[in-house]
Amino acid sequence: MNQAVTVSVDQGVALIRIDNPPVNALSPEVISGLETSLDRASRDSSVRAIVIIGAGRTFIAGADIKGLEQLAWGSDSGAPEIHDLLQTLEDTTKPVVMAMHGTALGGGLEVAMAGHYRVAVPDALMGQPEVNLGIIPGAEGTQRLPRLVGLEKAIEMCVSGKPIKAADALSAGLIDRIIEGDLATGASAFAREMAAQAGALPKTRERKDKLPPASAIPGMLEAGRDLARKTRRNLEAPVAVVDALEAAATRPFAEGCAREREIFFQLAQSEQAKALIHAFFAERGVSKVPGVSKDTVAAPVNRVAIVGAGTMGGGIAMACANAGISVRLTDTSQDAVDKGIATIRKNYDVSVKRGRFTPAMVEERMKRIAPQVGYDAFGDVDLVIEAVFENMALKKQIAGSVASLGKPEQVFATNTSTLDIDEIAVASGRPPQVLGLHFFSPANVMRLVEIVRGKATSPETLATAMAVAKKLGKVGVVVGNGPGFVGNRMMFPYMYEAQFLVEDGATPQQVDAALTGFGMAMGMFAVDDMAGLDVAWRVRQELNQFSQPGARKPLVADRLCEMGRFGQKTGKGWYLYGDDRKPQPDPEVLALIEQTATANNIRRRSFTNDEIIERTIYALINEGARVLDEGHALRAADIDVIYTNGYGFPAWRGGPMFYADRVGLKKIYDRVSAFHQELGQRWAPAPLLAKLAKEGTTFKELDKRRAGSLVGASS
Ligand code: 3H9
Repeated sequence: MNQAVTVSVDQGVALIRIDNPPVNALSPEVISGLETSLDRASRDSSVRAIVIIGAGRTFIAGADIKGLEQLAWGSDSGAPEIHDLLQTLEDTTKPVVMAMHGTALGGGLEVAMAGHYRVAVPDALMGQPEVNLGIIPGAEGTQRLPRLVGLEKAIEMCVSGKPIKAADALSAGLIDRIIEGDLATGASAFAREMAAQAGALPKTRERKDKLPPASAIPGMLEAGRDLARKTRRNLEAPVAVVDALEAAATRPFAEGCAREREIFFQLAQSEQAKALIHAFFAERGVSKVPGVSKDTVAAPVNRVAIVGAGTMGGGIAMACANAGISVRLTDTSQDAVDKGIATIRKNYDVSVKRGRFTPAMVEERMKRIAPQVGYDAFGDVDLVIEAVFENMALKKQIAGSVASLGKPEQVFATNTSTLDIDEIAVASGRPPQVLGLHFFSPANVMRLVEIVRGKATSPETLATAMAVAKKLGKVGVVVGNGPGFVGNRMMFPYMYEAQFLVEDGATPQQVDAALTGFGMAMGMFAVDDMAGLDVAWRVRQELNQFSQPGARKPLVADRLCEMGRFGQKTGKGWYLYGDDRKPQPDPEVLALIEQTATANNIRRRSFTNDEIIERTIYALINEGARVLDEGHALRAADIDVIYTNGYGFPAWRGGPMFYADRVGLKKIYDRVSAFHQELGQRWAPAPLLAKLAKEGTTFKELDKRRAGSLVGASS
């Protein structure tokens, strides 16, 4: 017993309560507190049964990931050791009931499975998400889970890392009862019931009844490894976890545990574990923003108006409706609004076909979206999101028109991807309530939102936007106001370098294959075709991107646009598209590239995949260093969150800035400098990159050093 774990006894039941905010992670204090409490309850003759429960919002959310981070970087003291606790739990001679609410994840579920019985409230979630951190369960989870739910279900849970709900857990055999009403009361009553039963207490480690017959095992394992390779591309842990599960099905418990430990420790210090743990904390770190503290009041957002019923507006409307927010969707004509609603309906129908929503869920969501022409009833809404096409004059006019309609605290957000927020804020006449909410397409699917802070944006407006992003289930990253903000600004040099490579002798498919081989979700040319070549074309003109004397201008992209090849939507862009929307190389494009190169005296040569990665990814990193230096991103880790959540950068590489750290900033700087010599001014090394390389440090260290200046930020 200690501060993190307390015991109270009532009517023969010892209630052991874990209280280690925020999520009852298994810290050394929790582990030792559980051991002492169990010992006390075992020795207390008035105790007939034991219930273990979590205080606050959750049961145990897992091992302390801070400890795992230390382990990943080489410190043995970070390795959580709970084998003795699990054995004590299972060998306790009084029934031990695990009472779960919130989440029982990772080490939390592993503790739960060592109890004799498990009960949960209806909305509790249970799972083994370790693979998402690049590791496998390391506290006998791979050995107990298949003994409770069977090998197939255990494979599905451990490979996907997705938690299951209480109803599913009950039918799978993971829990014994769902408790409606007060959990402590219900679990205690259940514990008394179990204490009154005769017979031996069930020990998970001794069970064999759910394990499959030997003949069925190879097929299940093969299907599991297949699932891991197909659905968790490039990840090591989901394949490795099947090896540990194989041991559960084929070896005695103790040997299986030893195999699990062996794999756990192999992965715990892998590059992927380092990167994925970095990604975990980076995502949680974005909520720490200077000027916004725990005391900053975010206005509740229950009603939103969206101006513009096109692709972006419709996607945002769906994201809001999915989160239970009512939406007024407006456009300039009935026809435009009708088209928007029809598209939303079509997209929801696809979700029904894929089994994501039931028809009833879709109707509920459609009812939340009220179509209209004009700004009627805009006074009622908490937030207006303008989502018309990228035209400054139009955006300013809308900001001005709606400004006077709402209550004083109503927030006006523009969904621009490149334009100046401050100019729009001034046009509104109420700059403190204005900011940018840069959603990514499709807005109902993509997790990233850049929250663009203008010069005059108030802390309350910012806090409101951050809360809205969370409510929509998105990661909102606060960024500064500058052309392209963070994500798109970095993407331009990356995209244009890919295009120069093609003009210099590579093919779009070779560049894309190198990028997907590196782990990017899609190649740059496939992305450009999906987004529409006209988008960047317009930005090139609007931002006058190649105005510096001597700047190399991409040539082929403009030609493709002049030919009306705007990408997927016109059936051709860099690639050709059939009904299946799969990109096919187009000889016409390859010929155009060659002709353009010849006409412009570009000497073509072949490129290795490594050169392609250096030219593209290092361009991204170099620009990232500038963005950071100029303060448009608060932390290097924020850039990583933006790129892993919005641009398909592999999370298992941590994000571009973390990847740069791992390659070594000196090496990156040297290559960038060499490209500068060879390819000209666009490759001038970012001063921050040069500085850090010279100091022999990393972006991660820089973030740590700067963390002090974010004091006062919320968590
Ligand atoms: C494991 O268990 C290995 C085992 O096999 C044992 C091996 C021997 N540790 O996400 P939130 C912090 S691996 C430390 O914003 P939510 C988080 O950093 C682990 N800290 O809240 C944040 O801190 P701050 C398996 C943790 O309500 C705060 O809690 N478990 C941990 O949106 C709030 O977090 C997992 O992978 C942790 N385990 O979501 C579960 N968890 O406020 C990971 C959270 O300072 N956690 N924090 O920024 C989650 O998925 C979500 O946090 C959870 C809550 C769903 C629990």
